[in-house]
Amino acid sequence: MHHKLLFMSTPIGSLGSGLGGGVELTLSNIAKEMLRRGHEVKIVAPQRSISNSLPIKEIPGELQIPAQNQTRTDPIFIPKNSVLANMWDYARQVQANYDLIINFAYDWLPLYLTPFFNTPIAHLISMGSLTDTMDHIIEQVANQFPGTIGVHGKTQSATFTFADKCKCLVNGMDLSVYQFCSQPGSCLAWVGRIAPEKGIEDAVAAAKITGIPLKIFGLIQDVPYWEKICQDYPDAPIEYRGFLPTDELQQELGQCRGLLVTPRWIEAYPNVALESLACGVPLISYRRGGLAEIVQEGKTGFLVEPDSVEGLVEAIKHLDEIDRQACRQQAETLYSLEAMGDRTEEWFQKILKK
Ligand code: HBI
Repeated sequence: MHHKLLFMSTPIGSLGSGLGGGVELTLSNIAKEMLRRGHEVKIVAPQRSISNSLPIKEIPGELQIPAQNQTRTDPIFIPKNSVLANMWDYARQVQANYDLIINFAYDWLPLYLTPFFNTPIAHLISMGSLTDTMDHIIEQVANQFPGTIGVHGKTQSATFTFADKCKCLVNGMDLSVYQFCSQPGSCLAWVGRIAPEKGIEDAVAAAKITGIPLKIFGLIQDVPYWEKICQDYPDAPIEYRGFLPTDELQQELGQCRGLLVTPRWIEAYPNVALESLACGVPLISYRRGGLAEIVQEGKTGFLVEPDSVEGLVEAIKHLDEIDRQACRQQAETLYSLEAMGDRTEEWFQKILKK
């Protein structure tokens, strides 16, 4: 049974800008896999999105502010000429051409609009509980349209009072893009948007203490934050490698002995962790959010007391105990496009059956 699917991207950045973080990769991966399975897919995203052969409808308008920068009680901010509002006005106009709309935005408007649409809408909620308005509107849709709220992991859904109403999709990616590397160099790695919620200063501190060089990959989203870290740790053995396209990232990441993951907040299911495992690179991560479900303690990495730099330093000493093949194996078993495609397609079918 083939379906016509309309994918609504995140309004905080155009696809390929890196501003959308992991959800950009998640959307592209699911779109690629649904196309491979014979479904029709159209992606709606802010203008200047990079399509790399995916069918994209670009929408103009002002970007939405990132939800993680808001307080729990902030009201919803909708800018004049909001790209989010323009995207959903487009969806309203074309909805009759589609069997299912899949919303990838962590925003109030798409959830509020759900009952106004004739075409069913599946919401892939990409983060844990952040604001009261989002919690409230997600719960409302979860109650009114059972089974339409998808999340990535258990620790993420556990941040909501309605965890039992969330469908766990885990995550996945195109493993063929990631080469397994069995013989790494001497460096450690850190990958992600360079912003306060990502806690990169702890990884830099661990590099300074251990003297092991740290390669840093990702978009410098918060420049003052990054500059302060460089001032605070002038002699830390770090090298900023930039925001690399996936192919170059995996090439360099694979050469690393381990990936340090230092989230300050509940990361739902960080793609970087899956990418690292796919390259055979063990994870050293705070026991927080999706990482707590991803890391197989002592087998594919180590979980560390949150915010403990000493814990990172201690775990780094044990990196050589990890069999890098086991990391790749975990990715192939759980995070292949095939495995994610099965989970996602089953979610879509269930919604369409109703
Ligand atoms: N903030 N308002 C808003 N909308 C999003 O879709 C959004 C966000 N912050 C982060 C984000 N999406 C993604 O980077 C994560 O969900 C992965």
